Amino acid sequence: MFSFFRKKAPPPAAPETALPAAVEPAPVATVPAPAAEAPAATQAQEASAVAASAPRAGWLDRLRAGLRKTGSSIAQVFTGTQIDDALYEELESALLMADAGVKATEFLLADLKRRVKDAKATDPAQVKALLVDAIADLLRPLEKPLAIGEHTPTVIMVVGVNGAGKTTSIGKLTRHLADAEQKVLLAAADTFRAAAREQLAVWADRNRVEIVSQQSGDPAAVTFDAVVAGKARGCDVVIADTAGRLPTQLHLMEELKKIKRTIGKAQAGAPHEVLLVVDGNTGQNALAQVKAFDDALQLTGLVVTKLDGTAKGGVLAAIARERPVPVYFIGVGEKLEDLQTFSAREFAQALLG
Ligand SMILES: Nc1nc2c(ncn2[C@@H]2O[C@H](COP(=O)(O)OP(=O)(O)OP(=O)(O)O)[C@@H](O)[C@H]2O)c(=O)[nH]1
Ligand SMILES: [Mg+2]
Repeated sequence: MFSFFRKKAPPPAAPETALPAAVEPAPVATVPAPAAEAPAATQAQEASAVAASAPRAGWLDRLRAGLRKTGSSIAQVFTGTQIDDALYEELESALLMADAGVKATEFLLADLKRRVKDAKATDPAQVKALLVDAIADLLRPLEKPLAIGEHTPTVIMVVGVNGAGKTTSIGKLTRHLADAEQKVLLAAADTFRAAAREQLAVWADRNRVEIVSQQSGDPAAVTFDAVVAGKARGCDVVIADTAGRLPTQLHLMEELKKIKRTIGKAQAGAPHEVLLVVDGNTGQNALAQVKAFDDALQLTGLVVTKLDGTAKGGVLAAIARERPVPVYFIGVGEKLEDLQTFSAREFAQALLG
């Protein structure tokens, strides 16, 4: 489940240099849209964010179960009695096997050795706890809530390779937004397959939100129409679902750039979010996808799906080290509550079993 957290607006007379107000939880039902006449600075402060709340326990169990294989192979390293070169070598292999990649693995090992020295640790179990800290610190820059309410509508473009979980994640996110009284409009910009439009329409129906789609045609045109309609209808959020594609299909990447540019023509400054959905099972290839889509579209966030399967999880360390695009959500199943916000520490703990 998600709840909304709204940044408290400072009093109107607050000086320009005032520190940003603390984020405080607000009941879901009381999230207002920013007043149209509010000055820009106040509107920015009115931004609300989608953040996770209880119950997270069941979800964490699924994440842990999904990452169990990685967890047990890393945990294995700490079953000995000594902290020696052999331990670090085994750990290096385990991290590489977990898809952490060479750079993040080297970084984590050096960081861990420093922590072990500082803590004067003598027991491998202590080293394991220090590794959780090291991974959590490495992943922390990826923690960021998705802000809604700063723009009306907030336009979100969702991209990724085929079958990554884009449409499913949009469906889940839409439901949470709709539950939080946000007016959502979906744009069926996956115009390649009729089935894709139908799949999104099912989610729209289920969530009782509107959808803009066309029988066939140009995905940029569908998205343009959707953003214009979203503005006219006073929607809070417009989400564009795009067709899956490989970053090596250059003409299809050009098409995504065109969709992005077209959204900007429909609403200046939009899209506010360009989200890449990556399948957590794709290992190091996920990092390649992040780099390629980021180069083409300047991503603002990631959704990492299918962490309930056979995902190894370490690739998030590689992403944090090499292309730190924030992880807004992670998916641990096909049910609605299986889309959760990302917590670096929870993830680090799940990763180590
Ligand atoms: N186990 C699991 N399955 C998921 C998750 N997210 C999505 N799926 C499944 O992955 C499959 C593909 O999901 P879609 O949402 O259709 O993927 P897509 O990226 O929209 O696919 P295309 O539009 O064909 O590119 C579906 O069977 C989903 O139910 C997840 O977090 N865990
Ligand atoms: Mg899809």
